[in-house]
Amino acid sequence: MKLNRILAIALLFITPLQKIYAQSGVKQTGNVTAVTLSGQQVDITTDNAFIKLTVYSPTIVRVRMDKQKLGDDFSYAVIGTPAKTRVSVDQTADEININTDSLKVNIKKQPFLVTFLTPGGEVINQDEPGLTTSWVNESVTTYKHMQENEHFIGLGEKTGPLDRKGNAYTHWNSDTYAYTTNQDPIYSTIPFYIGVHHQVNYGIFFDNTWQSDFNFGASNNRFSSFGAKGGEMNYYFIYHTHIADIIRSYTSLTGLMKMPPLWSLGYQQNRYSYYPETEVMRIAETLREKKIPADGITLDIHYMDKYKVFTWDESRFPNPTSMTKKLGDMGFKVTLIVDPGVKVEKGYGTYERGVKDDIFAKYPDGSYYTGQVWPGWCHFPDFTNPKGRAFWANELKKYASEGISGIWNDMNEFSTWGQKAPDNILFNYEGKGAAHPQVHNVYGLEMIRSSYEGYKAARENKRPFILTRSGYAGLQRYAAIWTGDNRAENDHMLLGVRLLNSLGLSGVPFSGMDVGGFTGGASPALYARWMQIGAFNPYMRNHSGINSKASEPWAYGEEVLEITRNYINLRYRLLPYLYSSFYEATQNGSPIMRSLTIDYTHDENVYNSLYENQYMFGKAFLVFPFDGVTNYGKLYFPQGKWYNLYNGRVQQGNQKTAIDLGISKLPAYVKESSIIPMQSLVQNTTQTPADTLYLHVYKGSINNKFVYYEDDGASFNYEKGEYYKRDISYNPTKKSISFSRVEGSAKSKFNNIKLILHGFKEDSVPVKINGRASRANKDFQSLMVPISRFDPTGFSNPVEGENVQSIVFRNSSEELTVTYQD
Ligand code: MIG
Repeated sequence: MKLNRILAIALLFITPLQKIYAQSGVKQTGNVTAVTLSGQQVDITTDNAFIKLTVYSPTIVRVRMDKQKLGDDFSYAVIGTPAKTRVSVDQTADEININTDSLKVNIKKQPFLVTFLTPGGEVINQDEPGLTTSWVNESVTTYKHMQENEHFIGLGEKTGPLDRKGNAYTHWNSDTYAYTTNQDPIYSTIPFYIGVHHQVNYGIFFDNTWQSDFNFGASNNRFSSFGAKGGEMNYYFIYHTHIADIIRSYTSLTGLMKMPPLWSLGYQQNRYSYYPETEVMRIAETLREKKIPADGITLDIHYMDKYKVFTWDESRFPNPTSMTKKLGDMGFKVTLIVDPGVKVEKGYGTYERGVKDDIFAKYPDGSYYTGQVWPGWCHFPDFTNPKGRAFWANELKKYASEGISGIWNDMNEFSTWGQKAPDNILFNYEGKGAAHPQVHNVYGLEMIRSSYEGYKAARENKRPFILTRSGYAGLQRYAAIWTGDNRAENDHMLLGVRLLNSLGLSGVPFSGMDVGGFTGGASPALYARWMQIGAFNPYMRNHSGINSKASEPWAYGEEVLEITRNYINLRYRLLPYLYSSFYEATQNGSPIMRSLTIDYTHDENVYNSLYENQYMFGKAFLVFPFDGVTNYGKLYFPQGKWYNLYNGRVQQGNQKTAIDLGISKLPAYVKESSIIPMQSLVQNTTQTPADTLYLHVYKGSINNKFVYYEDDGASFNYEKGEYYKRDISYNPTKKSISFSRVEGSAKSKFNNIKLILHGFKEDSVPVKINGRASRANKDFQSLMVPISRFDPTGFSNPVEGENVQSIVFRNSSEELTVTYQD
């Protein structure tokens, strides 16, 4: 007995590591055995792997690896292709060097090890020596050396802190009712993150749809890593000096959002569920009576006949078309929920057509997979089959003909009762064939693709509004996303802010959360706070669960109603600003909710858990999302100068302060040099605002440019040049605010511009337009200098102590420069 043990221990010591390794199922890339250089591509063979590096642009390099010869190149996420790029590639016996104008890649041969460096030779990112990339049976992982004081941000809809260091995450789209604030995974998969250290930052997009794992130094002190249970190692490395450019490059690969319909930026009223029609009308009428601006009403699963998708419960909604017409006349658009599961039921049209077209996912024995959801036992459309997408598009025509404007895609993780759909469900995967583990994380993406393309085709030249719960990298091309079944709790509201900020860092600008909380019931203070924060979200929807208490703005008493109305009013006044910010998102992926890490990347304070929820709403507003219980708020102001939104008082940056928090206002500041176009209040976006654009400019020391954009807000005519766009620039050195010549063939809604100057010296006059004194200038309609009080929020409180000047002039399409003395 004793001898045996001694022998066993002795054996362990003398068993060479190589022998353990050989039997472990682990394979490392090993030494390079062959190299082929061809243009922007390098093919490498190692002891255990086939590797291909491709330069996509001066700042993007893709790395593919597999144990066997690399298979067909296919991705649901990536639509970008390699651009012709100036590259020099050379090799010696020991290494390969790839140089672009902006990035160097060094590959050591003995053994294979990749390092990315700046043109100046600083290490940006390096494989962890000794570990690099390895397989354990079919799962593959790349290990990256953990840099000193490295921060990790992004990774899409992931709970937990802003800085992901020390944590690990899994991607497996999951229906997570009432998830906790650090639960993982939740609904969607975006395997893209950004690393920050030593004044450099980079992005890594691991495009692999299998269940994947990211480790940012959890349970180890050596590395960060990313890997998946199957498929290739396949990642894109992106390097830029600014995070905004990393996001731009990432969206050059995975695509940009399209202009959203203007109405979808208005306030949306939701509940699980509003029915029957009289109840829907009561809600719509109450919003109008109480003067709460709103553009949308959303119908949840009870509109359907026994939860069968593409049907109506006719006793609850006898005439959907006349209802959407009535609501439309009141300025409301209707969004309907759809679930992917199609009930197995003879005689049910959608089911019968699905069987006829043979588009449901199958088991290997040829029978349809059957899983249970709301309607009962269901089959699931195979959205990875072009025929499946066509089927779905065809079904959607019905809703289009009934006047529905938005399609809300729920349960598309996909979710089934039991939450354990088997591995052996087969999917078409664009004719290539794939089983559930490979398809799961893109099922939702392909559903929203079907919804987007189908709804676009079904309605002539109208922008679809598609909302989704699940998705994969690239979802921004088709849909806005909301963060599912949160809880009406303080922590959840703040988590929601981080989720949206993280989505913004991950290429998804259009996002929202259930404002007010889905499960449970908010306190009046929490509700008020949440509505204030919601007004500064890209998509603003109030929603609450079945059996929870009513959660409309009037359900929490007069004071909360007034607070809520104030902030929704402010959002509507800000629509020109918000819409232009969305335009930018369509051009370069720039998020609407901007984590402070985007513009203040190397400021350690922004990663501090005390300040991690602070964000910019567009590029002008610094928002402090405090919860509904804290009375005393800690604020961090990054470098620069900031103006209190409510009273114009100046706050110097690089400072921490603390303030008393009243519930009536959410702390918000305006960044110096900001340019903020606003409009008069409307009750919904079908109303035309007054014909003066209010253009607020805040004095500062930095040059700023705002891209002002308008179009009809509804059609795709902007793609044919029917838009109105100009740059508005503020140059403090030249003491000028200038408007470039208008581009595009559309007319502005606004005939006049009222320029409102904040923080400028009292009597910043005389003001000149195109070099001519104001009064002598025929372009002036009127001149009003100074007005001493102008409150940008439109709240009843007067603006204290701010110097405000204002002038009004005609909005001509010509180039125009306003100069002032100060
Ligand atoms: O199993 O349609 O996240 O917003 O109200 C629950 C009912 C299904 C989950 C969604 C939620 C929606 C609810 N749905």
